Amino acid sequence: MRLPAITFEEFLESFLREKLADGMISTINVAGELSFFAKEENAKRIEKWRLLEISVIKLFPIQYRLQNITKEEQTPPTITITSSLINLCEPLPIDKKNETCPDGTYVCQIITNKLSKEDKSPRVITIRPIAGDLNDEGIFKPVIALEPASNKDDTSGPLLITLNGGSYAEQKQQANFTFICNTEKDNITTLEYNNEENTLIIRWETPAACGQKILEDKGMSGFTKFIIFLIIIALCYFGFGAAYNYHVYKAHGWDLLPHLDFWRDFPYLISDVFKYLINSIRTVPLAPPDVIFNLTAKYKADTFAQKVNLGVGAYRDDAGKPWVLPVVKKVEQALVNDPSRDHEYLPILGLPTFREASIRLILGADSPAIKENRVTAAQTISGTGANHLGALFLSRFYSKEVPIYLSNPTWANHKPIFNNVGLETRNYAYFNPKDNGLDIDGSIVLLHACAHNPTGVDPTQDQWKAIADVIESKKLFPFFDCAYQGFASGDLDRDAWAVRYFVERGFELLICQSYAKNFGLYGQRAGCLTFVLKNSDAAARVSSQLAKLQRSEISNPPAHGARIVDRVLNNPELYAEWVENLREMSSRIKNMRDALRDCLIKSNTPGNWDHITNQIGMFSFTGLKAPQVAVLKEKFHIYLTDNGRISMAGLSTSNVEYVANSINHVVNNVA
Ligand code: PLA
Repeated sequence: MRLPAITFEEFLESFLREKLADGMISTINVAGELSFFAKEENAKRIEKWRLLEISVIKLFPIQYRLQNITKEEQTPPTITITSSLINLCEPLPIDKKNETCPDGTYVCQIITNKLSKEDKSPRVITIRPIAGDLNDEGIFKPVIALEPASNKDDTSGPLLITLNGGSYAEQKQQANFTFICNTEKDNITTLEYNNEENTLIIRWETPAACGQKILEDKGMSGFTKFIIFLIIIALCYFGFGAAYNYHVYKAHGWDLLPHLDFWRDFPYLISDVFKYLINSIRTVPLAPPDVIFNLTAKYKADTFAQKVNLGVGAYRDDAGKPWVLPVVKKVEQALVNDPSRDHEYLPILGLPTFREASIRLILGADSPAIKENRVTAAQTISGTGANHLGALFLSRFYSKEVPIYLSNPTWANHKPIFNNVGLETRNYAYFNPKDNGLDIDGSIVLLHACAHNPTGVDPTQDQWKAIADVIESKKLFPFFDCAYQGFASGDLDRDAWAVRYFVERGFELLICQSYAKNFGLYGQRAGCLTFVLKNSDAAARVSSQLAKLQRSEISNPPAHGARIVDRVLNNPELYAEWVENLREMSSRIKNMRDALRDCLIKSNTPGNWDHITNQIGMFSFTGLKAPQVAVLKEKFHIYLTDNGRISMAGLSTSNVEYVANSINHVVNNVA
């Protein structure tokens, strides 16, 4: 008989139930924090128990990880390779082509040998299904224990987990895990198979096992608490009363003691305190204006005839005018004339067909993740809303403690978005991920899917592969921001390559999509937040939580822009027309890159300007310094961000020469 496989969460749960019976209680929260509490008998008061915290172990980071540790030994005349595969959360993948452990194994050892280093076809000699739901009784029965803490205040004793498995050579197999607190690193330090006891011994040092002391009840009696309360009240009375008498009556010495007048004035005193508090709330400090939107405001207020706005990344046609995509115009017309259209609320997670089409657009229609039903999405307030909802979700269900790493430089709004939900932001060196030498294990990392803002420099496919390796080895959570699909290369699929590559490698990740740029729907706020997860069950759970968050944040998303995108993405003819419109925009931008570079070279502007044409997407990171930018703004009425980023869409055949000459001027004259 085979019982169904039980997951890591399930075995934790069964453990918790067992311990409850033993007089221990534990809790596990959504972040995978397992807390142990023991009831301690108080000899004097028989019925009175108090909770004593033993340990809090953050198991979340050690779940869902497939560990594969391979050891090669010279055993003349052959070489023996021992491969130990461990996944605490779910059965190991079955490789049908090769000999592997049976289905339902969680910890498996495969021993092979080969004749020489060059031997490409090693022979399997032993397969040990060490732990899993496959022993004779069919029970994958974990036993969890906490090693008694050596001293009372130390709450970080190792966590011992024993897992039973199948049989090898008619002997029951077993894995003994010891999780030991190590705040510095996360790795398996010992991995030995004990032949006598048929046990695989694993010592795993991890920050996840570092106990945290939360509850320390000193056992103060109710009477003592009451006396302390009275003393505090008395101190407050005499303290406030004396302060009041001093301020109001300029009293000194014994006159400072509160007297009857104090009580007469007490209601006024309270009302004064309230007034003071309300006033201090009202005095909100003045915030600085937004760097990008303020440029547009200044540009609009400028009356100079040749003014140029290279600030916000919004497409303009060659006449410098905002461009409504012809396909968008057509669909809008159809929507207006559609008698069935109403202005009812959309569902909380948005228009279902829009979400499905968005998923297909970014992952590719034949993505295995879609087929396996492990993708879920929420319609959002454009790309910013997707970033926000993704950040909010991770701060609740991933961890509030881990930082998110942003490329240096990045879009000016990324940091505030993540800080707003309480996530700490840190930087990673964008151009040189290899020597950034940061200790970022377990963090979230934000990646620009294509057309990096502000640099316009994207990793090559080989560089993406190296980035994926780092992300895998450091166990980071990839957070893709995709605001420019179709703008980087002019090809929607090519611009989605990085995301699709990560999905293919099996990462769990999220993607923020914006239709502001590629549909020109800036003010319509059409966007989508997509999660790719490890299975359909996780997708359903994430979806339910997204709906809950969305409901309290915006209730439901706006309909008009999403309807336009929905119609275009779901209609082959309109889609083809959109691709054409997109191509028109991206090729005009490309032409402007060539034109700007040519003009700069023609006017002998010092420096190399190849990066203008090498960079892709909406922006160019010119390399101009803040003082040069200031002169461009003040003297030449050309608006761009202080970091030297220019929106290529702000250039046109009629202003490119003016912009190039102005750049030439500042490069030659401003340090
Ligand atoms: N992500 C990145 C990388 C972006 O550059 C932008 C827009 C967004 C998300 C959000 O766009 P959305 O909310 O409008 O969909 N960046 C602009 C505008 C174009 C801005 O700052 O809001 C920019 O000029 O950088």
